[in-house]
Amino acid sequence: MVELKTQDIRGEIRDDDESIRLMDYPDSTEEIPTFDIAAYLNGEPGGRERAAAKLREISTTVGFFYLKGHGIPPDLIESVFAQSRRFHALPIETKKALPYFDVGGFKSGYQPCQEDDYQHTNVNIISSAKPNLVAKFGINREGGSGGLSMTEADRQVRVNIWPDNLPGFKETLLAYHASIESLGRRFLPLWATSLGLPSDYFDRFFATPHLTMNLLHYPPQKQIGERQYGFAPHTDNSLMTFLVQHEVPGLAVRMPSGHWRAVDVVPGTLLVNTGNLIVRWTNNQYLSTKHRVINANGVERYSIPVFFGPSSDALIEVLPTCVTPARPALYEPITYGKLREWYYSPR
Ligand SMILES: O=C(O)CCC(=O)C(=O)O
Ligand SMILES: [Fe+2]
Repeated sequence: MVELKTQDIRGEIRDDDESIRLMDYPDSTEEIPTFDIAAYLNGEPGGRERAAAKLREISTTVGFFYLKGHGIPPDLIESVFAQSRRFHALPIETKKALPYFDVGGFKSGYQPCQEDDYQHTNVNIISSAKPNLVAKFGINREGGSGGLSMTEADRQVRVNIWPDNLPGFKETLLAYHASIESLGRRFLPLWATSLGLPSDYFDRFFATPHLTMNLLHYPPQKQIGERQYGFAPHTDNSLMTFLVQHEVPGLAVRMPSGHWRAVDVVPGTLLVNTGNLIVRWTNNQYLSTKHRVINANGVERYSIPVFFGPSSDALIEVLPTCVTPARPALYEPITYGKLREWYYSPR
């Protein structure tokens, strides 16, 4: 009899000195693959099948890839970074006047540097990390991410707050957010095909998807060690995450060997990783890869992740193609909202 897990997919937490050293000093030369999605997006014959096979291969090995041919204009990406720099250059009092708030489990607004409390929740994969050396401004999907069960009143709740006196800020962020929503939706048939499911299988779960976008700003970190990170080692609580980096590296990823690899900034690509949700949906066949940030470059680092997941009312059950009599379901059905509540609850 298999004991069904209700929540955790993170596996064993290893934070002995040797594991921490591997995270802090990445020495792997294993390759982070590049995935060119243009043929699929252009509707070329066989494009979906080929792209799905590549996605499957990546998701069962590394769980991180550089996405090429994604169709998001480079100018738009440059503009969001310009807006991020503008925002983070505002006086700290102006930024602190903006709240950091929760609507239905999704967080928006401004969170100053070293004021996160993830170290005391189930999110982190090491214990006792120091508060993260990163400031963030986050937005969520206007109209909410609750799904079809939302009431009209839920839909009217304000999910985003915008700083005054930054003309073009809101429009630029929403334009990029919308372009990632379209791209994320185009991935759904790939996930389905890669798992032997009808190509529209996932659509019902994404009526009003989770799309949290964060403008991250990392000050330089003088010393490495003492469990101090820009972003402490973790996995993402999404289906997948689309990240843009800008000139300055700092991210490192746990590779199949167990060693960590410093991630290069490759202009023109998005960096994509799989999140905890796909592990659960696939009954542990696909990975959610551990990663962390240390900005030891001596200059400020800016990056922009967008976390893409289903609506919070989506019931997440192990997929029918991922169970067999020999490999029964490891996880109980649970809504995406409840699952996220668990990740962000105290450990
Ligand atoms: O800043 C980065 O490169 C990664 C950030 C990250 O891992 C996250 O926000 O979950
Ligand atoms: Fe992350």
